[in-house]
Amino acid sequence: MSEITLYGSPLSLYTGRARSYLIKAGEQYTETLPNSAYYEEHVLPKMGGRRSIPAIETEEGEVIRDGAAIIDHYEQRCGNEHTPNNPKQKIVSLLFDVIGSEGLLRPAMHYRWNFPEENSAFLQFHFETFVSANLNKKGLAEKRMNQMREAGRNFGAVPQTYALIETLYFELIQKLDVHFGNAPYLLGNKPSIGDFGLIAPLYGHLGRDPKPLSIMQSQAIRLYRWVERMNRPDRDMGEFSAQNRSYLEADEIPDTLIDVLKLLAIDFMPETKAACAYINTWIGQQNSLPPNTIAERGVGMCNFDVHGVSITALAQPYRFYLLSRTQQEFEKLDQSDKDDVLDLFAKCNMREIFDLKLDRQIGRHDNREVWL
Ligand SMILES: N[C@@H](CCC(=O)N[C@@H](CS)C(=O)NCC(=O)O)C(=O)O
Repeated sequence: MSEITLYGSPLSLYTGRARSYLIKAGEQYTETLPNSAYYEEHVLPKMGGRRSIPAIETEEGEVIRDGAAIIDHYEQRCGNEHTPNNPKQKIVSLLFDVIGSEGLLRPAMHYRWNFPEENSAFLQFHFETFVSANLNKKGLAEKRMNQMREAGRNFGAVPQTYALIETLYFELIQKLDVHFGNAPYLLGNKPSIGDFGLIAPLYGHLGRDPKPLSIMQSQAIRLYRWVERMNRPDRDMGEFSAQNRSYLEADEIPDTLIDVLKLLAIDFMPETKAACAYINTWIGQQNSLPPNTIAERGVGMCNFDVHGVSITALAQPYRFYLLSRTQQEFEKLDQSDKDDVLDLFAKCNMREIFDLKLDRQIGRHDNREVWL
């Protein structure tokens, strides 16, 4: 085998993260839907019992399931090329990976599932493509779409929260638009791990489904350009005068990005606090959670308030698996760098993010996230 095979879909949030990474890292890959006999016989059995996308079969025939693990695999090989060396940029990059992967599911699911007039035909087409030709495409696609509609409600996108989700999303895309007017990527002229996390919701759902695509193209032109840029192998940054390929100098975190983080904190912090408390209580109640027990996607529903609106959402251990990677990098810094990072995060109303830890660590075993 000479090339990577990426099992995914244009529609998939998490495939968007792995694909963008492979493109920007210059890896040769072929993308295909997970609907072939080869996939069922040779790939799925090596995915630890979870049929999720993205998954890859590497050049050497190894199967890797999970976007973070796919990126880790190639990052390690290229000497962590997409991880900034400077402390603030490194931590900000990792935090954007968490927020992009786990913290924007409400707007992503809302703008996909709650605008049937604009999105229905598009979604129906794509969900049918997952189903093998010999099966009932329409019926099975409908079943899967209903499960995803339900997942959107479980992430907290319900009629009582629609107005809040939309207000926060419009503010977010405006702030990102300002940022991407000044810099082609989050941290300057080169994509980082944080850009790959953030592209997950902003491509597969919010930068591609008809309703949110029209919003982004009309309301946030520069953000839309970043979405395009993240999916192209060349630099694609002709509108910027500097064409070097490096992060901002002197560990700078521009004010435009601090404004984005402050806005994200409004929703991300209360949800992370509530989910952390909920999962820790859940861990305390488990009579038996032997090492390598699979950490399921959700362990129950937690409640929190955002701008006075009550939200109920799935408490997801995976958020803390990613967050622990940020916290571990923070712990490795010397005290003066830690102080600089803490000052920055205090400005973003995210100072407590380094204290929100689960009582039990999550790792990976047999291609699954497990309780260690
Ligand atoms: N943590 C995984 C999540 C993957 C995921 O949830 N993918 C969705 C599609 S975007 C899926 O395959 N869902 C079905 C499932 O999880 O079984 C990753 O980052 O790759």
